[in-house]
Amino acid sequence: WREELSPGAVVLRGFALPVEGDILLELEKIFSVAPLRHMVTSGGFRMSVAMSNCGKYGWVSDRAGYRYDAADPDSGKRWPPMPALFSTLASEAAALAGFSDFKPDACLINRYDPGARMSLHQDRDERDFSQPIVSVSLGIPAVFLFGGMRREDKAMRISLTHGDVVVWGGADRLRYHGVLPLKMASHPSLGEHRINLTLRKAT
Ligand code: MD3
Ligand code: FE
Repeated sequence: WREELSPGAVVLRGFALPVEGDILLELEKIFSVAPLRHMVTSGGFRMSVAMSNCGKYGWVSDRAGYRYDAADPDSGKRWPPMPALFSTLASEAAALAGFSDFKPDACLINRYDPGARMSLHQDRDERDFSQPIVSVSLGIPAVFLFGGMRREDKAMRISLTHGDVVVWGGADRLRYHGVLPLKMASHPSLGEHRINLTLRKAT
């Protein structure tokens, strides 16, 4: 169940399954305070993925650009706190991939409906690239694109399904990556949705 795509990119198949019900309960509480919303890019395009955050910082995008912000721009209030379950799961996964003492302070929550996608990008808004990013996939499957250090580099295609946890760090931390448009599908607990949590150390 442990697949090494590269020394810094480790897939832990089904690692979140034992706590999926608890994660979904926490997400419902988070969405009641900080609802999922489609952010816009600085160019004015509406993102097909709906997003929210929990933790000390949240990733936000608007006409002014993207950044980490301690406040939800829609409510003006702080993001809901990061559930202990999320930080524990992330630091256990990171440790299994060789990153000890990972303490995330930000969790971006992405919700995909069929057809939603994420184009190739790098995650470089965090301060310390020596800290990994841990991702948790729930719901309907997605094809994840794991590219190289340049946008033009050929990308590997990896299927990520319900309960899969991936740790991205070290030399792979700045690789281009994305998600192909989701195919129509239904999951017993999430319906026609995919939810991806990315746990990060923003500052
Ligand atoms: C590889 N999300 O939110 S998670 C993102 O499935 C993002 O929602 C995707 O890319 C999703 O920024 C992919 C997997 C992931 C996250 C960060 C990475 C892969 C990564 C950073 C470096 C390399
Ligand atoms: Fe990303």
